[in-house]
Amino acid sequence: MTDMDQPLDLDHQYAIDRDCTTLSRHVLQQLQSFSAEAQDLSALMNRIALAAKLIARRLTRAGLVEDALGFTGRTNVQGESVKKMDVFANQVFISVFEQSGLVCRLASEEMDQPYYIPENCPIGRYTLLYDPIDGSSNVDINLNVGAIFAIRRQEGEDLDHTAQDLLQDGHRQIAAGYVLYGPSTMLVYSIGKGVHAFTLDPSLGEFILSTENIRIPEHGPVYSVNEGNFWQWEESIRNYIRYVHRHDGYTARYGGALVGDIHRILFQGGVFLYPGTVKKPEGKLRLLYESAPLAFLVEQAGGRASTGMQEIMDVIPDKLHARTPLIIGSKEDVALVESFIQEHDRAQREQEILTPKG
Ligand code: AHM
Ligand code: MG
Repeated sequence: MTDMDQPLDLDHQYAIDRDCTTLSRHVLQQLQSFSAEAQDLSALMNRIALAAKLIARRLTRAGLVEDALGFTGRTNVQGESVKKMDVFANQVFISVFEQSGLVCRLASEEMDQPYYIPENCPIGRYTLLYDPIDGSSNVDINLNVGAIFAIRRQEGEDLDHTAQDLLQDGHRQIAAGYVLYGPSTMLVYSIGKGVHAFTLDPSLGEFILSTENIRIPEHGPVYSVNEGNFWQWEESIRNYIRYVHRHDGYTARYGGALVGDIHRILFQGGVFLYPGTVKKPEGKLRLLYESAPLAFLVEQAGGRASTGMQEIMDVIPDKLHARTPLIIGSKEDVALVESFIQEHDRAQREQEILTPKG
């Protein structure tokens, strides 16, 4: 009997099986098919993973290389100052999809209009929507940031490049996820069959499955919100915050990068909120690149996402860069925030009926 005939011990076998569950293989396993669409989705996820690796590599060495940190001096379509890392990461996503035959259009938080890759369009029937760097204020101080993405099927030819078909609800997403650049780089995704987390093994250069079928707890202790906005909010949100201050069992966590905060809540439960303010009722977060992809993901894990009055997945944007208030996380905690908002809304409407006009 040679060494080759000896069965491996269980520990070795486990390590090999684990290291073989790469992202592209996992997508095919999930779909239980080698159909053209399954191959496309697997290839799409693989390209997103490549973008994540390229961005992670730059972030890891950002303090050492020239022109990685700081602002470009420009503002984006949202009127926000653009960071050099935003530009780099945005371009990386474009580059990995060029000549891929997969994606005809990319729409990003950082670009006024979608970016078209004409050579892909005859066969690339998908659109990638993404926020290349989520939480960019964290970049210069070496704290965690992320990326958020969603994939939609292109509907129609879009010959005039108006991308009207993207102005539809979140149910049109066929996949969504995020990348978390933290102590390790993680990619969490869903193609509508549960939520799965992968960790980048730098020695292999591969994302390896680390947690399958994540289920968000029905309730968790964390509430995650920028309380610096307290006096800009409606009274309903202030009342919710007063409630959690006065009751045992709540704790605040806010990292300045949505992806990091959501990641904690996905595993441990709780709620993240970025409500509107009196002056800006639509809030800060973008529906197509942030709120809808994360809503898809969190719902797949058994949680919920709401504007306070409507499910995020049902919201139809009126423009590409539309914003919505976002309340997302464990079912019970989202419902608690909603109850304050809806109660306030009802009281206001009653007041309007009782107050005679004129
Ligand atoms: P960004 O994609 O431009 O970085 O904006 C999104 C980020 C979220 O990650 C984070 O939760 C929020 O903006 C932080 O904003 P604020 O500083 O107002 O709390
Ligand atoms: Mg951003």
